[in-house]
Amino acid sequence: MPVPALDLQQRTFNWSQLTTAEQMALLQRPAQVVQNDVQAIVADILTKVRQQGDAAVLAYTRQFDCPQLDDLRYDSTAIAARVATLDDTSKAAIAQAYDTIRAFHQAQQPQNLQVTTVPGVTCELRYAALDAVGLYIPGGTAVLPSTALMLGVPAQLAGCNRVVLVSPPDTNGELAPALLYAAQLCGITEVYRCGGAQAIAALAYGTDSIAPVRKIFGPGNSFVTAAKQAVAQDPNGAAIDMPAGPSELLVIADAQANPAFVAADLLSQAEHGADSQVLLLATEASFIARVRAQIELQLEQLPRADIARQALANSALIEVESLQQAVAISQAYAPEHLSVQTEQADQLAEQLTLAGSLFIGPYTPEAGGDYATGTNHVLPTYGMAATYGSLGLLDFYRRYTSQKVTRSGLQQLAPAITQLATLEGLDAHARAVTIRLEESS
Ligand code: HSO
Ligand code: ZN
Repeated sequence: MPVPALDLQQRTFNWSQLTTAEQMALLQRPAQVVQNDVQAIVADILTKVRQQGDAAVLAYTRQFDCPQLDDLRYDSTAIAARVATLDDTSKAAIAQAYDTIRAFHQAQQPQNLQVTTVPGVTCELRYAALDAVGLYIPGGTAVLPSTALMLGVPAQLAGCNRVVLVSPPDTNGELAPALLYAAQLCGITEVYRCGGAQAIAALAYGTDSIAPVRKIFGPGNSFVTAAKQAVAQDPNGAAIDMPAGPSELLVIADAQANPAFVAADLLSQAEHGADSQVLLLATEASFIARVRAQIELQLEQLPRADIARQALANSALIEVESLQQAVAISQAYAPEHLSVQTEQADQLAEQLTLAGSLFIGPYTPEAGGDYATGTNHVLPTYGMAATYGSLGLLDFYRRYTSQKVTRSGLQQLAPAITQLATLEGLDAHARAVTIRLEESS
């Protein structure tokens, strides 16, 4: 498909000169219409996998990925042989990212707590690791060992009993050595060669060879997302991490910022997909002009320039009156990634609370967080950053409570409990207290 010429001038705006309707339109995400046919296809795949198990998963994998595949499982000898082909430089890079991600997530280890609410009444909050989790690593146009680390490290630190990785194989039935190495570092031994809705179905419902998991993590295309949503709504299905949408970056810059750095960051997210969205909020028109020139220049060097151009066509370079106006716009948009490229970036960042992850100062590229600063790159998109958090160690745990009451503790609480039960007209509740206290101790 020929990519239409990109005119960045046409994507440049002055916020205060726009009507409210135009301002709102600019902050709209590219429409995410889940086509009805996607949902119908996914529903059909889920049913087939539930009925036919491995045979259906294998048939779909042969149809979409590898015509010759005969075994979904990637056994440990095959993994080791494949990992052995990976060069040392790549291994060292993956190992360093593993270490930083591990350090940041290890510090998120939750603490059980116990509170005596009245004498004789103790309440506990406890955390238990999920016993079985599924990690979905997309195939497609980019190999994503980094995503395997972002999901695999917290699963390993939480101590989940079973960590299952699935990813669509290439036409030879193989997964990328870098992906397998990342899995190996995270201690993952259960690896299956399947992707798409069929892999989600296998993880949620189980097959003869793949036992079901309780929660499925990871990004994917519209089929994977639709399948995750469907199994999450099914009480017999599995929980999911968060709704994943196209990548987004918002940059706030003043005249002190480096236009080449800003352009590079915008392009780094634009190259993810034609539906990615990047926004620049800058206080100076001349700065925006320099960023535009840099984008044009850098685009020429990029192998994925066509994808980036399409994303830029959905994007905007916006002149703002003040940094305060930029803060207000950013808080309204709630970006997945937020880069602060201003003179007093730390102070400004304090006000920027609605974003998946912040990137502060000139030497903090967004790509740093994608790979190796240590933060998680699985982040809420589509404005969900206003309410959802970034993926972290806690997502691999469940939280539950426990309480223990002594006779004298119950005596303390009895008037409140029985009165509340009476207020609610629930006499059996009240009785459950009084019957105990009537009994001689
Ligand atoms: N920026 C992507 C993550 C990623 N980037 C993976 C490179 N590889 C979504 O946060
Ligand atoms: Zn990225």
